[in-house]
Amino acid sequence: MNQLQSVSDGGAEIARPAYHPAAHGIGIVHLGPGAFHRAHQAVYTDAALSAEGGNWRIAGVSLRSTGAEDALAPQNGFYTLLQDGPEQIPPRLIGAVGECRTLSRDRGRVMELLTSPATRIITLTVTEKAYGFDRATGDLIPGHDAERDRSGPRDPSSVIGILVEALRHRRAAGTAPPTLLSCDNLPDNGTVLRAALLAYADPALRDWIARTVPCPSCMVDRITPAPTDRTRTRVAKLCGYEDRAAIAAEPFSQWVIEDRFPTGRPAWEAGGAQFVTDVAPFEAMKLGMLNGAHSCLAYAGLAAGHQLVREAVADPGLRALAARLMDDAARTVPVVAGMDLARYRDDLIARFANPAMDHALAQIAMDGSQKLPQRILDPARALIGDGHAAAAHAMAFAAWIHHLRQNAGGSVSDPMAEALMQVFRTAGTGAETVRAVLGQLGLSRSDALTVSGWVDRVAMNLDGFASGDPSDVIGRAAP
Ligand code: CS2
Repeated sequence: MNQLQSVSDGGAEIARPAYHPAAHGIGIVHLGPGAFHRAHQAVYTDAALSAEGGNWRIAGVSLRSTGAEDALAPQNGFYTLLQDGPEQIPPRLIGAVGECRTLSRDRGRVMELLTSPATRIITLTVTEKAYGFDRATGDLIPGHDAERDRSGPRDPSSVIGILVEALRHRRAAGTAPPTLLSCDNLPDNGTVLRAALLAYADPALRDWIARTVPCPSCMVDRITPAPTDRTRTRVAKLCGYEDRAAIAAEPFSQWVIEDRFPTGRPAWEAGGAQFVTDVAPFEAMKLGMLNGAHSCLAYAGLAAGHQLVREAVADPGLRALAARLMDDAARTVPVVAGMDLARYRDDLIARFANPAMDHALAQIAMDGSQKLPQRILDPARALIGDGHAAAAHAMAFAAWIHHLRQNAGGSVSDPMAEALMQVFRTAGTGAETVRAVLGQLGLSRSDALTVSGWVDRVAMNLDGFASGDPSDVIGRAAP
């Protein structure tokens, strides 16, 4: 492997691919080859290639950001994964990525990859906001890139736009459609992807997509902080080479996939993936417990002056709040044989506390408007429906609104930032503000959450954050 530039002769033991990467063709196109993909799906694919081979290497495609291509292309797709936890795990060189492209630089090659008969699966980690689909209206969001692509004559630049374009070409060429696998943190991610494609496509294509394109759902999990210079320095020191695409993640990893791959698939189970008929309980568990607690720790933790997840979870008040939120969320998770939610919660607290992970709260705090509906509001609604107070969820939601207000000066990274700031400029009392924010998130005036006393609870916490000691306020929702 001389693709990574050697800087010294030294270095630790490195786990290398047990297959000859160049002997395997591209079979998967992945949209969004960022850190999470490199710590997750690519690692499972690497294990599958080692176990069973096949033409299943991955072509990574970014839409606009050139960072992944600039880091991976000079290394022929190879990169190093560090797994940071209590046990020493050797660095692992991943060979599953065959090439990496950027749509804005190389539309021709990207469309070739998406339409090639050799491409049998297209996977996606494009973040929640990239789908541009509104479940409430069942249509694309007005003004979103996807909606503009649909109505405009130009070459599409949105995720949904290029996928539909590729499907149109495949249909015209008589090429079988690939399986499309969303790996984003959305409930029913396959259903959302499919609904967005159908909303975009013209009637003739819509019918063909509805009949022929499989969109299984899956639940993905691995805590992967954004890589920093320190990640690269550590790899240089440990491995003796310079790796611009190196990443560090926790050792834990989970992938639960609905087994619907008529076009074939790699033996991802070789990397530990679970294939099931119904992913929904796993999604509810992970989104409500892990991601819900993450967002709660992010906003309440930043309010209390912390920077990292491990610092926030070491704070007793915040840890109690996160545990309460997870216990409450667990009540809303459908029961599945073999699932132990109390143990899952304890494991999550330990994962959040991993001393080797510098996971910035600010990273999790981004795009709250896209995350909180499934992480906080859906579980809160289910709890209220069952007569519970959903107090920890009310605290998390208040902490988010507080975070937005605190950063109203412009440092909020959220596609709805502008609309939300407008709410703060015009809404009156605390409860009115909360209702107006819920309205922005698409909740109707008759939604069980909007009409319940939960709104007053959120408003009371919000007042507390604005005028009191955050730690005291946080203490109110803990048991
Ligand atoms: C996090 C997730 O940034 C976030 O919003 O909650 O990226 C989380 O780390 C992953 O879902 C873990 O699997």
